[in-house]
Amino acid sequence: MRRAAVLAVIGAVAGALIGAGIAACWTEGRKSAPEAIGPVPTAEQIAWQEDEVWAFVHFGPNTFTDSEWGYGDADPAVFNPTALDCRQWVRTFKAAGIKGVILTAKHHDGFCLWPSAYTDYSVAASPFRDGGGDVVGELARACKEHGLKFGVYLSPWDRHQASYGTSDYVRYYQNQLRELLTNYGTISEVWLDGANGGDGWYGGARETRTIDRRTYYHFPAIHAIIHELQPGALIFSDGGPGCRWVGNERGAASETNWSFLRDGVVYPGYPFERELGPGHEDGDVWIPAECDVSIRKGWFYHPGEDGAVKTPEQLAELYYRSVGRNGKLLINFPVDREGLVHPIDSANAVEAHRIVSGQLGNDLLSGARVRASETRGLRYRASRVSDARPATFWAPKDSTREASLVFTLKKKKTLDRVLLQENIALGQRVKSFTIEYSDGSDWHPVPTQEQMTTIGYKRIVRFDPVEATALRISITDARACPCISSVQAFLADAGL
Ligand code: FUL
Repeated sequence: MRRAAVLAVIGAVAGALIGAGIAACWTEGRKSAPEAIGPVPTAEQIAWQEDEVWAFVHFGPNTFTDSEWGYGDADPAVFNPTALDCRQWVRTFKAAGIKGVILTAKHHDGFCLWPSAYTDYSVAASPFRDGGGDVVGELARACKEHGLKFGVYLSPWDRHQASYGTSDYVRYYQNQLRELLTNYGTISEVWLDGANGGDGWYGGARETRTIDRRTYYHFPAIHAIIHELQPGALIFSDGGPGCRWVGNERGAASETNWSFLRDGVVYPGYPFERELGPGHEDGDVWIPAECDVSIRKGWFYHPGEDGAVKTPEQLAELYYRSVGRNGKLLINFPVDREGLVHPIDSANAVEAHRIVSGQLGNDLLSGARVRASETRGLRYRASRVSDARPATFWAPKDSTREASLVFTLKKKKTLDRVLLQENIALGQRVKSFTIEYSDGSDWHPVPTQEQMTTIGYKRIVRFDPVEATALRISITDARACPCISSVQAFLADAGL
């Protein structure tokens, strides 16, 4: 009995001490949490970036007339997909690791893929499902069934409508937006294209119309409608406000890529495209870069491009140039005349996903010992970068702008890429960094031409293979103390 009582007391004391220790660590962590440095992303912007890859679908009369920019006078009778199956699109996207899809509900030609109450220039006037079809509705349903997010592209420029250029057209546009945002469930992204080419059919006028890109569409009112009807939707345009165009249609972000813009500077059709790649380092609003690119040359389907689909290797390269540079990849699938993702496009996208997953599948730093030049407490210790939990991170003291992490490998390993992530909920901080490896006796920079400037959500640096016993990541400048949530290293070939 006495022995049991003594053990119980020891147990209670030990429990209290452990409890107090945990509480002390917790308090220490709480006290020393780094403050966010603005601008910071919304929860929706973080989720948008974590999705990494979305699909774009360009589909409409252009698909059947072999054109890219329909003039607005194509007969609705040309729109006649014979085997349309949005579930096939969605299954393909899922197999390719894609998390959402944006459909051209209306492209510049003005033809609507849903039976809009505001025009007869739509699927309702076509032979598709005897005029009873609704491509927007079919895709929205397929996405819901398969757990994919859904977004709409509604071209502000409309080469069909006679009213284009007047305030009647702006009301028409807003009404259509309301239809799309009310009748099709959750919309996660609205794509506001910046193209305004000028000439068009315009109800038979066949003329060139120019509008003031800054003021004509009343974008603040359009944004307000989107926020009202779909508060979780991100608004894409050249200048956001949800996410920005990356400034090219090659699917490539800049190596230096700040997720900020100066408020109110960039509008749809903004002429200084080169600013959009790096963003504005001194920006005051969080507007991350979206990298759009087509799997083929054109955005719409052209039978002549069946032999020129980007290869799996080219598509994998796009992942590194977009997601690997703090961007989001939006890859376009020109759905074909049957109404299906073409088998070549589908096979190449799925294979590209397999390649990237293999190359980034085996973190060679897992199990390595990691030491930081400095930390701000237990909660922010160096090993946080290896715990596979995005919410935890390593951070030094508030005043620190230069700090390093050294990973000591259990045995010599060949590496050719390093993946870094910041905890972006607290803002994007790192301005420059270096990656060095030790061959067992000396430190050397990894052999690469890549700039090591910003990190952001994700940065993947590729280099010629090196044999390393240790790896050193040094943050050499930052806007505030760095908060690094992940460091991983890989050998690409090992995963294939
Ligand atoms: C551009 C448009 O003019 C193209 O047709 C395509 O939709 C592309 C994604 O955006 O501005």
